[in-house]
Amino acid sequence: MNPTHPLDRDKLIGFYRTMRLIRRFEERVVELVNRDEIPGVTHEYVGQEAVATGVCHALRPDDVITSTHRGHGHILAKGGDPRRMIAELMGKTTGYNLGRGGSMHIADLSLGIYGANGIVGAGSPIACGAALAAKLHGIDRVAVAFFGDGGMNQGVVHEALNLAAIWKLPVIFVCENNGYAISASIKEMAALERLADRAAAYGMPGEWVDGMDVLAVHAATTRAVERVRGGAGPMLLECRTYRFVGHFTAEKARGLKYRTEEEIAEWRKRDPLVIYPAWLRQEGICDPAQVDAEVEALLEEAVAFARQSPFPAPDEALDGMYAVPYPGFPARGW
Ligand SMILES: Cc1ncc(C[n+]2csc(CCOP(=O)(O)OP(=O)(O)O)c2C)c(N)n1
Repeated sequence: MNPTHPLDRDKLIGFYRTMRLIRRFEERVVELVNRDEIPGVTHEYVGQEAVATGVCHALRPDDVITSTHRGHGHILAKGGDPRRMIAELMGKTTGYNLGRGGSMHIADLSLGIYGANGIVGAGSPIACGAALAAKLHGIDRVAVAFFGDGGMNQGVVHEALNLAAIWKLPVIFVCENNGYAISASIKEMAALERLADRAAAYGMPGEWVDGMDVLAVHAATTRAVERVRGGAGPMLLECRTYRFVGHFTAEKARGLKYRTEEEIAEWRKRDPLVIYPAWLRQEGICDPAQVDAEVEALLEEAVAFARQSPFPAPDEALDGMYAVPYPGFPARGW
């Protein structure tokens, strides 16, 4: 163990375990999509693992996150169960949403996961609501809203930033700037080099951090959490990152061309799943291969669990549409 590092060994190994779990989860999901065991498309969180990991490991279990269409990484980093996630993606009854929601709607309120979200930017006002509830109840809980660089240009995110600032809500807005919204480069969508600079316009601090460096993201989030939990109001954290793969699993088939192989290769050199385990080994903190084996076993079990789980029966199709039965509508409650 590096005696000069401020974080303890378990924490440092935990970062790797989470990042490796996210990467391998996404790779397994793509295999399952290609085998038609998962219907539809998924948006992989490959390349961005250091962001979800660094942020969520700086939170308390009762802190809240709101996620996006690219949400698997956030959910796993906040403690989501890979078995129930894969089951959900496969449409099985043991899934987080009883198999009705799929990839973009996974939620687990008991873990503070207030939902992935298929609507770009829609998590930000939900995070404001969670933060307002905490504030009104006198609970020192923090809410984190994840969104992308595309989300940063959504009106609803600006409204949420403004509301959080004027009401001094305990929200950390985490913009994961991976450079693209589908095929639109952020260079063509924003005149600013650093999106964090927008924070000043709302009267809150903004910070830019290298989103490929889990230690840097964790340190920046730890500082942000301290400030926000202390009642100083919200802040905006921009994590500069990159997705190594397409916008979603169907991108290859559509033949979209909007970035060069050279650009991808340049970012691949900064892959947190290569650099961080190499550092762990070099510092004598752990043998990453042991963590890799644990993660493989966990995912093996998750896939087997999901495969063995049943599909919902056709006559249950309307179940769970409402929290309570709706008079006159042939659906049972949740
Ligand atoms: C309100 C809304 N507009 C458009 C879309 C279609 N859409 C899905 S993902 C996406 C791009 C989002 O880009 P970004 O926020 O940067 O996230 P990233 O995909 O890079 O993680 C768009 C436009 C949507 N789902 N919701």
